[in-house]
Amino acid sequence: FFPPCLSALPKLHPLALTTEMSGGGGLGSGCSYQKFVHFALEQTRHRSTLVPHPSQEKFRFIKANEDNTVLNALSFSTSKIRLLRSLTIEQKNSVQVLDFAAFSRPEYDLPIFCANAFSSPARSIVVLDLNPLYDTTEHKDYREKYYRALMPLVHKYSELLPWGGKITSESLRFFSPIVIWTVFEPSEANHQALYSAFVDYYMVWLEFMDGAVRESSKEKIDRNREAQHKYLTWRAEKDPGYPLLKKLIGESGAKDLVREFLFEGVGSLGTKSFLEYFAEYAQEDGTVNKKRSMAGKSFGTRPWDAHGLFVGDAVDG
Ligand code: BLA
Repeated sequence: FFPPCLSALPKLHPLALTTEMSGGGGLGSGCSYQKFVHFALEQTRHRSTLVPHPSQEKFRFIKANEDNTVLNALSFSTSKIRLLRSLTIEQKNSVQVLDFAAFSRPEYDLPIFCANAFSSPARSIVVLDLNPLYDTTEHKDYREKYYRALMPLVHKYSELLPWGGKITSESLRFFSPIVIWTVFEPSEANHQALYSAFVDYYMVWLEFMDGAVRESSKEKIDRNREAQHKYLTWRAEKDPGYPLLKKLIGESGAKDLVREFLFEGVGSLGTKSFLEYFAEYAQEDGTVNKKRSMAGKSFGTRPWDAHGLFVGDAVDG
């Protein structure tokens, strides 16, 4: 027996159907991002020992300055994972946010697990991906290693969670050929489809983690570290969630959360600055341009073919 919102969906991941639905508000009754986090932590615990990350101490009990808003921050490490962290924001019958990510230690070239969802009563904005450490168009070996076998996942979810419309070329370069970038009306069925996709993508990531072999070449480890640092530097500067965080916990609280929790490592994994990585954002006075997109190009449809080859045609705007 499946609840009605589940029986309508084909071929969802079996693990997505076993977990009881709990929580509430904003996403259709009986749905919450909390269960995404529980699932991922439980599955990770089956395979490795989770050790609390030092950042947990400071952020575990972080409070919003609005009574109706609950923040939940958790972070861990394992022998292969440098940082596994999760932030959820729940406002009664209003905004719900999930920001879940896993960063491997630099001895591994694992993709970065990235699940971001912002849901208001009007719509949910979602990015679910195994963000590549190396650009998959330039680095064919990386594409082959991690994404080639996963392309059926794109097909599986292309109807339930279709391309979310124009996405900037700046964001796209951090995405993989299997990215789920979608915008939908919050409903129980859509939420359940997203949960199933989250389960599928996280299980795949855990498989990669299990199979990952420690790199011993210092050069390659340094390269992995810098690639992760570049990613952290981008997200710590340009995260679309920043204005909401600032509203909820104030400017200095939001800055700390971004640099010491969500994208921890931005201050320690490397020394290059945002402008050294992304020079196109430099303004004459030496400050960083606040815009998210400098190129002003975007992709209105999925720019990869069924084999994961880039076939995109950027349009203006
Ligand atoms: C919007 N969030 C977006 C958009 C994307 C993302 C692509 C659409 C707007 C755009 O094209 O920029 C997410 N972008 C990402 C991710 C990457 C990226 C994950 O480049 C990774 C490389 N979103 C969150 C969190 C909050 C949040 C934690 O993940 C709030 C705390 C909010 N996201 C949020 C809001 C919008 C948004 C409010 C709509 C407003 C806007 O576009 O500025």
